[in-house]
Amino acid sequence: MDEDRLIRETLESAKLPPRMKVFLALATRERSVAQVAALVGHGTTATGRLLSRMVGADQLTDRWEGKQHLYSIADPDLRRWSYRHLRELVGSGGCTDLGEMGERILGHLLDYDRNAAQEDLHLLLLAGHPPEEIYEHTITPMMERVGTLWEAGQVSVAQEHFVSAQVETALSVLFWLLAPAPADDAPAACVCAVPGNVHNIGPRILHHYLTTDGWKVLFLDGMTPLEDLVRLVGERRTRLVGLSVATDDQLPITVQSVATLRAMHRPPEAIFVGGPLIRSRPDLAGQIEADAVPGTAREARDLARQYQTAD
Ligand code: B12
Repeated sequence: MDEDRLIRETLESAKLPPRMKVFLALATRERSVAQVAALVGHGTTATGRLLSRMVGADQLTDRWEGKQHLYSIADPDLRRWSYRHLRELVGSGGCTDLGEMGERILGHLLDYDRNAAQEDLHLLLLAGHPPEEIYEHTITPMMERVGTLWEAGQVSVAQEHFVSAQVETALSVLFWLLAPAPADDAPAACVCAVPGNVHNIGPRILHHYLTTDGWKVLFLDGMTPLEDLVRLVGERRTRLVGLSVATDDQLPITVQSVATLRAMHRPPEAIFVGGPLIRSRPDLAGQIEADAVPGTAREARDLARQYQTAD
């Protein structure tokens, strides 16, 4: 089953007005008239007219790429809504094995084929798998596999960087499409790779989990100097700080970061430390004076609940 077939079959069996079908057909990507027509099951001429009217009504935007006239949903909120609605309609119809799909996605990425990878990822999401399952059973094993292949000299540095960059992009799009907006009075958390750590995939996953669990999360990358992180934590009255550490040589800066946060005038309620180093060398955790050193983002999310409300 491919993405287009799944969408076409879903729209075929859904009793929806044509305009609504167009929104759902454009939920995952921009498309040409012919592509939309094929998905919604109407003729190209009628679909073309409808698309032009929707552009006129500011519901869609259009652009030319060579000879192709491409359409997309104008309003980001409407695009999010369409994506969520499409997922609900597909239900479990497109059920797919998460691990196998990870291998397939990795294969595409190692061939530098972003489109094919993107299609497969949408397929998983449209099949109704929650992001959590995809992160744990598709993305994490896939990244571990890249690491193993790289260590064995079977993938190049360029391939590893390409895979990582695409996965990071996918995670930020998934966050944008699926994470709820935090409540105004949501408790603040900050998730950050320790200074010098470029491994951002795990922290992005934690960012998504905590946001879905009701936190207002400030996500920073590992290029943030420690003093700026500390200033932000103070200004935003951050209750929880999650620091991610990947390599042995990042251990001293991790210890220093925790100590500096603890020495603040109003320190955060809790400091968690996690990441690849903690997963592979849990014995090092004792050197870091964190409140918790969870091995997974899911564990961190569950432990964080006790700090969500003021005593
Ligand atoms: C992808 C990758 C990279 C990418 C990162 C790109 C990016 N945008 O993120 C690139 C290619 C840039 C890279 C660079 C390097 N890497 Co690298 N990398 C990896 C790899 C293959 C996968 C990491 C990953 O994304 N995993 C998937 C995520 C989901 O898992 P995770 O990060 O562990 O996160 C989970 C949990 O740990 C937890 N978590 C994560 N963060 C946090 C934070 C908190 C607070 C909590 C509670 C939980 C939590 O939640 C996640 C989900 O449950 C690992 C191999 C591996 N097995 O981990 C090596 C690995 C981490 N890298 C390693 C090394 C050595 C390096 C380099 C030094 C290589 C080099 N010689 O240049 C550089 C270091 C750069 C730097 N300054 O940090 C080593 C570290 C070994 C060590 N103990 O020192 C590893 C383990 C590979 C290996 N076996 O040697 N790397």
